[in-house]
Amino acid sequence: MSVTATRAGARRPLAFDLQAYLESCSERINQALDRFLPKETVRPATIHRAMRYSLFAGGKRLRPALCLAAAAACGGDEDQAMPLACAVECIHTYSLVHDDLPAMDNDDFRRGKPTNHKVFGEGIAVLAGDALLTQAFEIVAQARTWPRYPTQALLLEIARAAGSRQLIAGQVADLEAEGKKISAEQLKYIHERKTSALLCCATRLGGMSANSTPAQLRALTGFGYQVGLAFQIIDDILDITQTTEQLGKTAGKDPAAQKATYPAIVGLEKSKKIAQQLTRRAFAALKIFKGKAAALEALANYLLVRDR
Ligand code: GRG
Repeated sequence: MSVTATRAGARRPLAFDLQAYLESCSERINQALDRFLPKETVRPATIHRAMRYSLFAGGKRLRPALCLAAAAACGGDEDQAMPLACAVECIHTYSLVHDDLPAMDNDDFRRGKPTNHKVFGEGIAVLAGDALLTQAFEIVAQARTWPRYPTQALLLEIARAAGSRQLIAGQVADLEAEGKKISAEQLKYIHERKTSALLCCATRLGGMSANSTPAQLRALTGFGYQVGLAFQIIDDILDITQTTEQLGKTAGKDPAAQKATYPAIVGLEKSKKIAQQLTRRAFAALKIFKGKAAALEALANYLLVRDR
């Protein structure tokens, strides 16, 4: 990762040390997750070991970092955003554990390590995913709130993003599209749900933790949506341009499974251009924060230029 992020499509470099920001976010997020999760010794130890195995396997922590950065853009307090950031990471990790199962993508390798079912068996991996999903709601239910954003609003936000109209809808459409020729519009439907919904939820929850105004929340929604779409296009590009070692997960899976991706439908160069355009739109959404969204800008740029 480059230390100084460069604004997408512009010449002016951002004076923001993203590497230091992400390292320090990851450390605090890991400490908080460790506090929220049952210890490995809590009975039944197997499930808690399995949950922790995937949660602490070395993910990039991009969603929780986006949540914390969104809270900061709204002048919020990190302690108030942290439970919500951790809840989003629990949901994300659950989705990866289930996505890797033989009944889904059947993957052996994730976050640079053997997948959960390879270590704990399929039954425990299903349950570890279920338990991480449930854990997320337990964490959100304990988060501090504002009159504008009571517990009910926070729970609704995360339930909708993870539910059968968003995250799961994306996964269903993705499964059903395998081996079929689909249009760029159908692919966008998949990306919006499978990937963008949770990134958008992360930025919105960050704003809610900071008692954001309706206009700020709208800006974070637009930003999260655009970076979410750009993120998945880059993920598709990396699948065909990087190695398994670089990615920490099996490379080249999309063409092997005849998956519909942007590079497959519109080509590599046009895919890069679309991701750049989405990132520019994401930057535009941040205008309302008048320079207080440096971390969000740097993260959006990193999602575009990342190599893993
Ligand atoms: C309910 C059985 C059942 C399964 C649900 C919803 C779901 C399975 C899977 C979600 C689909 C999915 C894996 C979407 C891809 C999103 C994506 C590109 C994830 C990788 O994110 P990174 O690169 O990963 O941030 P790290 O490991 O760094 O956190």
